Amino acid sequence: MKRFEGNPILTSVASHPWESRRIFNAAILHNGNRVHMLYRAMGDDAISRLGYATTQDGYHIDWRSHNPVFVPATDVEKDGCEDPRLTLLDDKLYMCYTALSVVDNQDKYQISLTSISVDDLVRRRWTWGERQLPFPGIRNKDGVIFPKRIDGKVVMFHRLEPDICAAYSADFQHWYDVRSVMPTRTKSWDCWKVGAAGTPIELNEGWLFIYHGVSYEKVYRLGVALLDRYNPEIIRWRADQPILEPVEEYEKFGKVPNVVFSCGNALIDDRVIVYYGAADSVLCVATYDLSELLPKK
Ligand code: BMA
Repeated sequence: MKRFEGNPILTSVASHPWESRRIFNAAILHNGNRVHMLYRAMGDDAISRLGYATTQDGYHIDWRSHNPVFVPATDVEKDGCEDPRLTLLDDKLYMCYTALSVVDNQDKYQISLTSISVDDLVRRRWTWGERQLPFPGIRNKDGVIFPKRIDGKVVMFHRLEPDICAAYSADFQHWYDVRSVMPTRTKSWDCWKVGAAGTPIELNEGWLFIYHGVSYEKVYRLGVALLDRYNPEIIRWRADQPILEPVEEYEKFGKVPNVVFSCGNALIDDRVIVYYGAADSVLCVATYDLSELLPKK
């Protein structure tokens, strides 16, 4: 594992009111020779919006938007669109994110789902599809769609505290068979809560699944598991130790200390590039050889 020596790769911009305070967790699309990122940004009003940036080599940002490309549009997300995760499926990009509204000083959040064509994203035409609530009124987050139908069904992982759960759909409208697939582990770094990180990666061995785990001390770390290729509810292997934990200054100190949190990754050759928000303040990168993330033979 190697943290990029140029971390953080993306930081806030004081002259952009919508992203003047902090930028962090980013959805990733790697299409051929470019990595596209939609990142969570917060400005003076503390509302999360999404910004867009690209990098050709995966590490050095070569373009970023002046304006947010996705902003709250309805009452249920009036206080923020957080933690996007992108999936290419059936030739369309689907984006799950957390819709936040604060009511009587209480955070109400739920998963929201929208879509955009690859062409529109790449050409920076922000013509998003309808926003839907797959589980209206249900307090869940960390939604991510698998990049392939399984048994003809669309598969989503999401988090109903404290476990990672599955849900299925035929049409992206109705979701059913919600059940826990990955619980927390007692006496472990992932004892309090777990949630998906970026989009699962399909390998011959199964689905490579990176997730975050939270300890009782509220330290956010990343872990890895291998899920059955034909039934991702079956966990074939789950690493005992985290694959990333807060060590560097930029991970230990910031708006929310001791956090590494990922919403996206890219498999380039045999390397997995993990994009992660550090201390809920900046966006960073860590790179792994694929073999490091798989069970030892
Ligand atoms: C989660 C989300 C993430 C954040 C993490 C750590 O609940 O809000 O966006 O990175 O907490 O604060």
